[in-house]
Amino acid sequence: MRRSVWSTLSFEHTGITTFARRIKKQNTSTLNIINYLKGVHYSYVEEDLRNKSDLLLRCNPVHQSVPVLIHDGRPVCESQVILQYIDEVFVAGSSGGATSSAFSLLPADPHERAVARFWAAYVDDEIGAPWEKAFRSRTEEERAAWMGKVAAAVPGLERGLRECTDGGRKGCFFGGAGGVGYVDVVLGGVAPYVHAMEKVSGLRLFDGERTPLLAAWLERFGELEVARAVLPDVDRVVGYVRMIHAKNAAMIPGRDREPAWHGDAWPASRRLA
Ligand SMILES: N[C@@H](CCC(=O)N[C@@H](CS)C(=O)NCC(=O)O)C(=O)O
Repeated sequence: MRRSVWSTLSFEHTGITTFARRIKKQNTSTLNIINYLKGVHYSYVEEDLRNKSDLLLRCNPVHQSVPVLIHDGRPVCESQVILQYIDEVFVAGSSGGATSSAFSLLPADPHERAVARFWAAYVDDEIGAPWEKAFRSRTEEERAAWMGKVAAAVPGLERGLRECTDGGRKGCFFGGAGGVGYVDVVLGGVAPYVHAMEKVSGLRLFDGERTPLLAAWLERFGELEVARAVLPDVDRVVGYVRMIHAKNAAMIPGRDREPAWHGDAWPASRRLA
């Protein structure tokens, strides 16, 4: 990367948020997926969501959420918007002037780009959103109901992967032709959680029989250098998820704040460094 000063804001201690994971992290064990793939260097600032900084409130006054990317002094908000921004700026010859990468995660063909954006939105809306509700749930029943919605959306994603890869003939990633693409990066942040859920509750979301392409995707994605470099160890995610579940179960409505998850700290010894 040339001349640009980057900083991403994320919240304190977590290191495993799926949103932030798509764009962070430098100088730590959790190098982010897209920046890793594109070789972009940046500085990273953590944010305590229980005590939001003026910088975060100034940069993202609408949602007041992380991640935020600051590039050349200008903020870019929302993880998928940030991914697209990075993809556009850090392509050789682009007007951004950066030349760290000669490839784009999004296809050149406008219709294929639209298809990729559709499935990336599907991951966030149909899988990520109910999964977040599950994290925030106080009871097993509530959590199971939300996870049921996540599971119900998985066959739709299998269909998307089938279409994007021509039934697996083009490779195993949404990027097609064996290459990692935009949807893979978006879904990649979820991968450790898919493994973790199996350990926590026995729920196998990407199942070899019901969703064979996604099961193959999960395996092949986990074998990638970028996944090994960026994604957290599954056992750590399992520990974190169990801790959040226990804290939420112990909450008393009306007395306690929002259920745990956002802004909730990893125990210091488990913090991803
Ligand atoms: N749609 C947003 C969602 C980001 C999001 O939910 N961020 C959480 C942390 S993972 C957050 O900052 N929440 C604000 C809060 O908890 O007050 C994105 O993709 O960037």
